[in-house]
Parts: sequence; structure tokens; C-alpha cells
Amino acid sequence: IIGGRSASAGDYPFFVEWSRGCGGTLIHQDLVLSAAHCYNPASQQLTVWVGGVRTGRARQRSIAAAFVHPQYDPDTEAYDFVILKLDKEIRGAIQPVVLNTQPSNFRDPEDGEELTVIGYGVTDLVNQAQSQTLLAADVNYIEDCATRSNYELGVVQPTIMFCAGAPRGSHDSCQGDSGGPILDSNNRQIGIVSFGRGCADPTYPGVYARVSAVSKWIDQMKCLSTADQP
Ligand code: 4AZ
Repeated sequence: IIGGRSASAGDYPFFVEWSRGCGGTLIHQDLVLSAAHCYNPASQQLTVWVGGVRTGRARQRSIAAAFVHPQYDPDTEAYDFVILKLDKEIRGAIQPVVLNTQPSNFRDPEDGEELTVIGYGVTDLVNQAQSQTLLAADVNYIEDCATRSNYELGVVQPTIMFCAGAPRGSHDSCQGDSGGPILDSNNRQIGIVSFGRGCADPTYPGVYARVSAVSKWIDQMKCLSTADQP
């Protein structure tokens, strides 16, 4: 996160960090939503920490199974979604995040609306250092990013992606924040950190996978849970 502020332990209890250096969110007692490009089936023994890394509240889990979105395209980052099934449920104080999904809980952000992106990713473009603490940065939702950014035509697919950035590029997600959430003012998850050309460049804002585009898939995936339905 570039230009972020420290998040307090407990601000984002649903935040997940995994051993590949990506973020994610707890969406059910034993399911984590993250970016497909974070997942490499060749590297086994993945660990995730739920409830914040390096805090006493963090709970460690292994990944029992991973489900990449069937339409994920690594060349274009279309459908950059993966759902990780944990080896053991998370119970107690940690509540899953509320997702901005169809039909009942959906609202498209307005142009310019303030959203918050969180993660442990790069804070400094020069030395590429990752953050030791969870950081949060406020960025603005950008309607029509395909025409209002310097991304080439077709790079930002508006039905499944959106952009968010700060007017002068001062705040952004960056490498290591992938898979983590971008949230509205009610901490409802609107998107997932997916890609960008560089970081903190206002002409190339951060690109996010649109959670509402895969509402049905997420619903279906919740059937994989071995936890009791809430
Ligand atoms: C990355 O490399 C990355 N500014 C993530 C987000 C952004 C850029 C790069 C958005 O994982």
C-alpha cells in the first residue's frame, strides 16, 4: 500500500494474509476469497493467517483445496478470483466480510466514491519494501476507467473489473497487496486487488476484480463449505 495509514488490529478481522505474499478475505467460516494469480498449484503447504498477521489474534490455517474461477485468464487477468478452502473452520470473534454481491446485497459504487484498500504490500517504490503492519489507503472509484486512464483499449474489462485511484496518485495498492480487499465505507467488499501498471501513477490507476460479477459462482462455492450455513 502506497500512502497508507496503519490499521488497528481488529479494524479488519476478516483480512487474510497468505504465505505467498498475497491478501484475501474470509467469506465463510472455512472459505477465503483472493486473486487467482496469487495461486500456484505447484507450491504446496500454503499457510494463511486470518485476523491480521503478527497480531496475537491471528489464527493459522492450511489450504485444503483451491478453486480458481473457471473463466480465469492469466494473460488478461480476466476473472482473477480464487476461493481457498481452509483445513479447519474459523469460529468465534472473527466474522466473515460482507460481499457486495447480487441480488440482495448489491450496489454499484458511484464515480469518485471513497473506497479503502488494505494490505501488507509494497510501501515504497524505490526500495520495494513490504509493510510490517497492515496498511489502509483511501482511493476513489473511477467510472469508465477504460476511457479515463492510459490503459490500452480492452485492458480494463468494465463488467468484471474496475479502477480506483487517488487524483494525484498519492494512494494506491501495490505489489504484495494482490488478492486483498477494496471496501466501501461500510466495509462491504467491492473488489479484489488484481493488477496495475506500476503503482501510484494517476494515469494508470489500480485495477480491481469486481466481486459482484461473480455473485453466483461465490454462492455456489459456499456449498463446498463443511461448516454449518449461517
Ligand atoms: C502487483 O504487482 C500489483 N497499483 C498490484 C496492484 C497494483 C499494481 C501492481 C495496483 O501485484
